[in-house]
Amino acid sequence: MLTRRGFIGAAAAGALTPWRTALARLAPSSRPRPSRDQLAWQRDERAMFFHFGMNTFTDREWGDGTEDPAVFAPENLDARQWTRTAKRAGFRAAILTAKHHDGFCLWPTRTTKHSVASSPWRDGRGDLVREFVDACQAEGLKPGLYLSPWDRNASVYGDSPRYNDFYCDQLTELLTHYGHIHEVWFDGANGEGPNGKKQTYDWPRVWSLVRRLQPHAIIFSDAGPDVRWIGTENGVAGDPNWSTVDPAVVPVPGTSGREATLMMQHGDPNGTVWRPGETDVSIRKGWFHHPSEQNTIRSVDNLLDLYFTSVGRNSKLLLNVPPNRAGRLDDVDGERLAGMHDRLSSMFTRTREGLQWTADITGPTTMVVSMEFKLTGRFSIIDLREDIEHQGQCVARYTVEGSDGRDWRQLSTGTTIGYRKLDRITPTDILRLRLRVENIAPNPPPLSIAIGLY
Ligand code: FUL
Repeated sequence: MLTRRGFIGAAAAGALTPWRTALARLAPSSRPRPSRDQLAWQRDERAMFFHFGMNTFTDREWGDGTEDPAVFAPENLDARQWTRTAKRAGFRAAILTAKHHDGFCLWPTRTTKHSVASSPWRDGRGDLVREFVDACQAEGLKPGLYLSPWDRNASVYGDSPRYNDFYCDQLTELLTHYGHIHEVWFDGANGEGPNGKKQTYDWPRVWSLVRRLQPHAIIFSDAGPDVRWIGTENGVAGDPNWSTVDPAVVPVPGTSGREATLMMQHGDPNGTVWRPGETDVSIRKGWFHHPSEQNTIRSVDNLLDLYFTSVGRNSKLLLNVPPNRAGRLDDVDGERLAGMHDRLSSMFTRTREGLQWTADITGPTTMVVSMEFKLTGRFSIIDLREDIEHQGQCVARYTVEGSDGRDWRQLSTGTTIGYRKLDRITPTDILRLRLRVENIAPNPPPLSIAIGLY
């Protein structure tokens, strides 16, 4: 069949693979799809994490809750400098550690004295959550908050019902005093309270509270319910990476075991709910700023790699850039981030018009779409995208072949595509392109895949 955009043909189905068997159980039309909020969240591609708090001043990664609020004294804190740096680097959202495991709150909460209100910063009248949210708004970034459930300072921690009330009160303050919060970030860290008992969190209550107070906030945790953890902290999303999961395998944050880890890293082609993965990773060795880790700041090349192994693998990048004791991002971090953005911008500049097609593929399980250009071009990135908004995620395996007018050769091959799959290839002259998509459910409706070359 010849279409406006290219030549589309169907080839015979290849050998059965486990993916195909799995996918065959769900027709594409009935496959889970992202909500509008999930789609917008994924399209933002890059969010910046700011780990800042008591640990910044005590030079630790995990405080024990006995820290004196008097040590929290940033002299030159400027949240606008954080968000300007993020914006300059092409980030569209940001998340602040409103409370980490040490229990110290960065806003003047009514729930505990262990907060900025007891510190010398701004003479005890400061509110860092407010300054952060305002700074995000000023730069057009979407603000998000991390409220650690593990609290090593709260006296009621371990007394499960009482701590759950306390935690929900804190969440209520955060979700009612600061306008729209775009993402609420939870981890599963869990310990024992002063009474020697392990705290049991009430996740259904927490999630329904967020839904009620901020219906459009994305809820992140190992277990979703909107976005899942990608299962590692090295900046590399799984391959394959399905945005669908089986919610029974990771029911709550902190679920451990091999099956849960695989589910977080790879998702599940048979998954019944849409739950894309977020890849959190730090620009430095630690999550918090430590003067001794100045030589661990990632290089521009390394930051670029992170983009390809997260966004380019159907995930979102949540890159942590910790402010220092003065309350500012270090210049070196800022320079590397700007360098990353400039390199990405130049990489994804169209060198010629019309280098992005949408191939509507119909036919049996294995399909081939071919395209021919008027002139050859030299390309080094293949950018594939499924129409997840309308069709969910369907492709389990693909191969891209190119021809310079004489021979065909394989340019890249991979497993899942989803929102976006980016393959870097050695710069190659391409006149014709062939995309072979395998293992879609039998008799699917037409499948749209956007193909970009850069
Ligand atoms: C984990 C925490 O234990 C780390 O300190 C850090 O905040 C990381 C992003 O999440 O659960």
